[in-house]
Amino acid sequence: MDEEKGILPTGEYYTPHMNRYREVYERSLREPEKFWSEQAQVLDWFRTWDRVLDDSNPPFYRWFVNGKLNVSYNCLDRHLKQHRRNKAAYIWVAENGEEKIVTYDGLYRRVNNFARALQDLGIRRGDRVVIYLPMILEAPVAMLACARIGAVFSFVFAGFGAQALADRIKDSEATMVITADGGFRNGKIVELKKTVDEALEMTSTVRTVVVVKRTGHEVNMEEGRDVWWHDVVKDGMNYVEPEWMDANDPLFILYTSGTTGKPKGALHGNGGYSVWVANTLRWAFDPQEDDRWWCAADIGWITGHSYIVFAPLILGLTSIMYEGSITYPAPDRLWEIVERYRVNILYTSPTAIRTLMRYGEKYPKMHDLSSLKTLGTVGEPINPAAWKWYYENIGGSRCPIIDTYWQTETGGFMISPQLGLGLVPLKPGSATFPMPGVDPVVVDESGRELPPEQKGYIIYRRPWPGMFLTLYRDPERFKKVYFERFPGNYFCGDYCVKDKDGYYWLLGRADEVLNVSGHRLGTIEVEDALISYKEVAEAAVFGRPDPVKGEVIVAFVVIKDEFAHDRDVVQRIRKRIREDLGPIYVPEEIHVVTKLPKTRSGKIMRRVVKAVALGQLPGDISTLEDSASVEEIKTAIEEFR
Ligand code: 6R9
Repeated sequence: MDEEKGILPTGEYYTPHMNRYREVYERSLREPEKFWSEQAQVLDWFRTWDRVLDDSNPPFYRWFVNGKLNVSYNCLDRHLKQHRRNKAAYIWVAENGEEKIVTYDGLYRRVNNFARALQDLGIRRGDRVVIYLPMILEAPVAMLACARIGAVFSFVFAGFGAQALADRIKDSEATMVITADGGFRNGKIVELKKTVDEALEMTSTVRTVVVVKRTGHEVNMEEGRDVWWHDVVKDGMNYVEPEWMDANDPLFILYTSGTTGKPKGALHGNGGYSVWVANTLRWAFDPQEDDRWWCAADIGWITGHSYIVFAPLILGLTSIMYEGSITYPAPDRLWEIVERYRVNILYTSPTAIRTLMRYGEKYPKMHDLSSLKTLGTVGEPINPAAWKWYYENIGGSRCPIIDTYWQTETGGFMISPQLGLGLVPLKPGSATFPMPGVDPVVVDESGRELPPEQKGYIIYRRPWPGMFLTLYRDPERFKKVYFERFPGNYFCGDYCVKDKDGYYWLLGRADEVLNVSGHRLGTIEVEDALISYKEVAEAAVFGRPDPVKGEVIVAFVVIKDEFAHDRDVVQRIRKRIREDLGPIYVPEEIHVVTKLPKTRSGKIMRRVVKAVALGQLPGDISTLEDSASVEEIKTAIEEFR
């Protein structure tokens, strides 16, 4: 490895120089209309657009204006005519090793049959459908069936609890929930139907619940509301005409954490989004027709939406889809699957790599990983040590690592090495360079561009096709959160440094959003849940850096006097959070204190709590009301350690 120049994997497969990338990138900015007209050919359109970009009403940019298409048609129908009818779309593997292979034709049939069922149950174009499913084939089937009839789906990660699910159902005013009796994780059943029942007690819009039989354990089925998937889906082949969707009609809502209040519903459209995800996958990973692509994320997050479902299917690829934990039954789970299915491209998170790294090289060494030719990461910055371990032990020092930086809102990759456009020398920990059409700049507080090597905020100077359309039913918040801080630019909330060679280094969130195991969570959601409990008077939540998970959640709570002597209170709080928000939200540490640092106007100073708890300087505390609270935090932490 040449540390100075970065790492250049060798072998004829790669074009190890930057010229081609530079040329394409520069052209994308020089003649965007022409460039994106060409890239949009990755899809089949029912009607061509009148204009590539309408930017007359910023920040509501509209791509491929008046273009008509159907995403499920692009993922399925057209492949049947292109010699992919018998090709595997998914090789699905369950935690217990059970396997199912579904071809493009098989997926087409399943999607049509389920689209017919949706119609029979009264779902129409524009209706919202919440999908709360584990990693089973019915998940992509449900998403594509909604896309086929023009229903807007909102997938809720199956690890979320009842309150989180209810909030999303309420905000989207969904009339249907698609779920399963349960899912499997670490050999145990995850109760999904039960959680849906609890969530529906808090909401009023849902008329129908479709339930997939996955675990087969006993669940409550409510007469007149709940139906089994296998009862409503008719056998045979029930063709459903794909709706002609406008490029800017909504495809899905995906809720994501912000800094204030309830999660934000990022709304993605049919046209620009699809053009973006398909092209970014091609550019970054250069998948070949016979490759086996494995995006080891969960479909419930944007990574799964874009790179397990839409992009690979639009490109007609074969994906591995895995239901279960990466360490169950043993820490060689991923490597065993790579060997068994001779996976060519593996895309996972730094947290997964760090977790598996802890078990040592012994586990990857048990397997033949020679089928791999490219590796990828997503979700959080990757530290050089994890990068090297992945590169050497998994990639055999032969596979480039494609570190893809992006967000729910961006739809697809924004900054990433691009194998398809000529791989640049890699630097462990840097996502390298922007995708075509992406125009980033690193700025200071006042929006001035910073010189190289200085840390600032990364913002984007122009729209790109995969950009979300708006926040669902909240265009004001959309403008305020993303476009007010640096007027005319998209502000994504991350810190960044651009080095002297022009490489971008993403340095994590510049706001109070948490990144736990590559999952984006809001401190505010945890605080809101805590103070909704009768025992809790006040709460401050923040992230503590963690060598494996990136960050873990730490909470400081003030317990009401009447519960002060209740010894089980913290245990109860933990349990409630697990049920309401989901296991990933459960704080690693909950500290009980008698007061929290506040400003004189009564605002809890989370920043101060965090700094003191992490043993850092608390910064400006001149507005602090009572300094004894700071001492109490110090003591609580010392006792804990
Ligand atoms: C795709 C996804 C987005 C936030 C983002 C940033 C962090 C994602 C990263 C990365 C450094 C990478 N992030 N990928 N940071 N390097 N390669 O994760 O979407 O859940 O919306 O999270 O994740 O902080 O702002 P999302």
